[in-house]
Amino acid sequence: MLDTLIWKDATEAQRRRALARPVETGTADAAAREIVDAVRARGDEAVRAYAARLDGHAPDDFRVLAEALREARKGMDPADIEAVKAAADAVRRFHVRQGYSGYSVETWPGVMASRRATPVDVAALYVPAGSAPLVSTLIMLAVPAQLAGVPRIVVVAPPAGEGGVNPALLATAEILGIDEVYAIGGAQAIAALATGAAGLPRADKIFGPGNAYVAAAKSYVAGLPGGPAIDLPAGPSEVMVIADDRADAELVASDLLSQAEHDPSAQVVLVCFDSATRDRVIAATEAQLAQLPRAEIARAALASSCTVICDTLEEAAEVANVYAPEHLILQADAAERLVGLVRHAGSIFVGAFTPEAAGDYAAGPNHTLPTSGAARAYGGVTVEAFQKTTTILRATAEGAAAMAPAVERLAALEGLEAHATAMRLRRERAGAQPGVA
Ligand code: HSO
Ligand code: ZN
Repeated sequence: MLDTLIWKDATEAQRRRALARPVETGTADAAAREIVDAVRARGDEAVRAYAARLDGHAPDDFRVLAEALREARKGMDPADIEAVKAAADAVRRFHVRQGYSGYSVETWPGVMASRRATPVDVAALYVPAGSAPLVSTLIMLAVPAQLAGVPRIVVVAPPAGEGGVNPALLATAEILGIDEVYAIGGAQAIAALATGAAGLPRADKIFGPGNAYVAAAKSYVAGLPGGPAIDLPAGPSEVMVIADDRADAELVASDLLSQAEHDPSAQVVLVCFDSATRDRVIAATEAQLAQLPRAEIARAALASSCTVICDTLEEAAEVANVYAPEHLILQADAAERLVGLVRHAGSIFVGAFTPEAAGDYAAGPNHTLPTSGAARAYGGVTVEAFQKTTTILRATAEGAAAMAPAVERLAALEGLEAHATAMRLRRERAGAQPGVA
């Protein structure tokens, strides 16, 4: 945050460097591949060996017992149960409007073209539970999966405590009506899901954030022939805050820190319009850091973060569009104008009363969002992400005759005789002349 770039004076290379994400070392990639390849070659035994070595937990059955789920819910503070339900309800209210719709169009006289949406059979939700058990991530993934109608939703989470999973996660699964939870994390969990090993089902699509090993394993299995699909390419979480000179520095600081406390490699970028605003925000950040339990993590993240000073709103929007942040917080009088100018961001939070923290937990939109600039081409997780579409064609004799002239011409143009024949035979059966619809 101390590194400051004056946008209009900076060269292209300086801008790129200032907004660069941390470089991946590649060690996670190599380790994740080794684990996945071992599981592909040796199956259950390799899953257990890695789980024993990396998680210290390799039972005969990784599945959490139904009894443990019920107990966890019983043990949860009723106020926490209410909070989980309230958050899930808001996420449901937002996501219920999503989902592919089916439709039918008569594209030629006698040709009905339809689209039908169906859910994936098996969706796996990876829920991180390392330094913080992400109850909210389970909500954000489970609710759209359920709205999509996924028949088998399985949750995997790193083991915790007595051979189970963090009780808050188990209680949340139980509240949401999910009963298939496995106590396994890391690349070995992804490998088991990709191949259907060690009692885990083979997943059609794997969702959820995780550490560098999990992210590397997800990308690797997704690239294997017949491998599962994945939700998003994942990197460390990030936030950009655009603050004008009237922004409340204490609020801005709290937003920067709520991202920074996630991970030492989390990214935080402050965009403002003068150095006085930057200095106020830095002072407020220091004051809050002094009270923060996770100050060490936050400080590490802030060390690699920066401030960009702009002259105009258009410049600030350009910075956002170049960086394509996972989260963009607007604390400026002209926030609404900025909303219109920014094209690339995972989620935008408008005005002083809309912290990212609200969106992380209970506002409604999904918090599983594109990082590392992927917001240029991706959005966050949706109900559609748990579905796929099938198109269905139904042609009558009249329809075949209508399409035939174009189809036969194009088949000839491509030199694909069998294609031309397949269409010609239908046209002839329909009693139509060549080239005439
Ligand atoms: N900001 C995180 C999501 C999260 N925050 C979970 C708190 N819990 C990544 O977008
Ligand atoms: Zn967060």
